[in-house]
Amino acid sequence: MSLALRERFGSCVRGWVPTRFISPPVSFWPPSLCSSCCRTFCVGTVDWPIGSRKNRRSNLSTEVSELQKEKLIHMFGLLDIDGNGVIEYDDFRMVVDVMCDERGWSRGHRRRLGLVRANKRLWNMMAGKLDADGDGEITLAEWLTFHFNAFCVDPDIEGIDRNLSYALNVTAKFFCDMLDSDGDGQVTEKDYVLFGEAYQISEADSREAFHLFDTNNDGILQVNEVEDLIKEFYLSEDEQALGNVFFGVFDFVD
Ligand SMILES: [Ca+2]
Ligand SMILES: [Ca+2]
Ligand SMILES: [Ca+2]
Ligand SMILES: [Ca+2]
Repeated sequence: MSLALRERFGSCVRGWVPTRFISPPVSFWPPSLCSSCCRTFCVGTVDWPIGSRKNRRSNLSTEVSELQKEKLIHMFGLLDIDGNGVIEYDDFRMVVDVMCDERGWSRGHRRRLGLVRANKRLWNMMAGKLDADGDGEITLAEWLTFHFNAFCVDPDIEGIDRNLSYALNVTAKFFCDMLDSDGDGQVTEKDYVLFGEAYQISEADSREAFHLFDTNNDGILQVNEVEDLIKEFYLSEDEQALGNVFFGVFDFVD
């Protein structure tokens, strides 16, 4: 990438860059990836985990599906709430603040303090597992490398990668703590819409998704149903899986 192009597209503002500007070329790069993600690759520090790899303990070749790649990139953009191209502690803190303020919870409110603790737990997990160079920020490369390595463990032989399993449990617990406003183990449509707003997901999309998730139509999701949807988002290779749209609708590559 030329310096002029880097100056133009590498400043990590929210915006879109054509695939041809990305260097080095990445075979599956979605055409809609934002320039903040582009920067990660333009600085030339990426050990890019492309395509299939041999399973670490068997000769089976496992591959990360296009759908999983798209979901991981979508999730990275969603979690990087301030759009500076990296996930950091403050990204989660800002969402916690927005949701607590919306609910009218003061700084000392019991539920708010609980969410702050859950946020710290989540960040400690992420710093330990995903922030490979320990600089306090998770780049897209670190994010993808962690997940790609985890997905290359064959679950039929070894079960879900232990690091991923731990990360998923902590992440799902954090999101459930944020969603279940009164801690009664149930998530309402209002909870889910507020959660969506904090992550810039439209109210219409959130309501539509909630009605899909609420299969028995009682206006409530149990926390264990929510955890299953979150795990399905991360793990499922089925394009029809409901969990795929738990964090908003995005374009799949056919
Ligand atoms: Ca960020
Ligand atoms: Ca890092
Ligand atoms: Ca509740
Ligand atoms: Ca229900």
